[in-house]
Amino acid sequence: MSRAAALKQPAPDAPDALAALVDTARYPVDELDSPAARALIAESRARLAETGCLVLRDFLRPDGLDAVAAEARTLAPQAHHRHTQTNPYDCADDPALDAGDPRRMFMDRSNGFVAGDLIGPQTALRRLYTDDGFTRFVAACVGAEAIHRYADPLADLVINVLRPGCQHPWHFDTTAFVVSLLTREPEGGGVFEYCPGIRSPEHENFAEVGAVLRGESDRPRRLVLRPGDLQIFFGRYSLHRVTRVEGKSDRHTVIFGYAEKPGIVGRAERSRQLFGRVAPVHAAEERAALVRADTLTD
Ligand SMILES: O=C(O)CCC(=O)C(=O)O
Ligand SMILES: [Fe+2]
Repeated sequence: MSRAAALKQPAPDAPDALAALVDTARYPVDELDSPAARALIAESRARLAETGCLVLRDFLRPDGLDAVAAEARTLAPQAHHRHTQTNPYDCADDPALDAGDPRRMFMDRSNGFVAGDLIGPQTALRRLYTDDGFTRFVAACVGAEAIHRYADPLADLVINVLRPGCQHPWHFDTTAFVVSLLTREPEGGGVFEYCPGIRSPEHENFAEVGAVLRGESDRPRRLVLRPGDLQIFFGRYSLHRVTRVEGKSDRHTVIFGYAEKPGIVGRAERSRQLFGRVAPVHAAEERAALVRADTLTD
């Protein structure tokens, strides 16, 4: 029996589901009140406060990584791929702006996503995502009282697939933080680069952002991620990208989705862009919006 097959033994709600996947000796996420876990959380928060980027190397046990990487590889052919031209803000061109303004600089974006409803309840990936201890650990690292897994059946847990020749160009995230796990590294390229705190709520810093896009800034930091590394990244103020994938193999990243409130579902339009389809909950939301498209009191 392969190591990946051996991992299928614990039931999804088994108390040791987390310990079967995560290197809990190094990362005691199953005992958050222990002194070791408190120290890990304090260190993680300090790192995030300093650079907005936290990497927990070899977060998964070798057999845990084998299991999730195999699942991602099996599902990757079902990714929905989309190729667009985008600026860092994902907004429309504005010819009134100066030609050097980053809002006028469009880059090739070629990204694929496997939707969460294809990642079944028995998979190691979903066992990790639905583990309350893991969710509490992420909340503690980002300094939130509580966070909630997305209620969106497609966008809750996704696999990002970058095929050879594809890239995720310079951008800011629309959410405060992203939690991701690299499960397959490409032969070349596919490197995560970021510019910590290049903008703030008070200052867009378009000049510096433009310089980064033109390759004229020494701000970008390169982060070499290895399969099994868990990353927590604050992408709202830090410009970042994944460089073009080179060679013959894909780059696979699992993205764990969280919100500040329970019951959060993404917009139907966004779901179509990412996955090429919507779930019944999105269709219901669209119908409700149509019904409400009047000026009457609710
Ligand atoms: O795949 C990565 O490492 C980063 C992805 C990213 O920036 C995003 O999903 O917004
Ligand atoms: Fe991002």
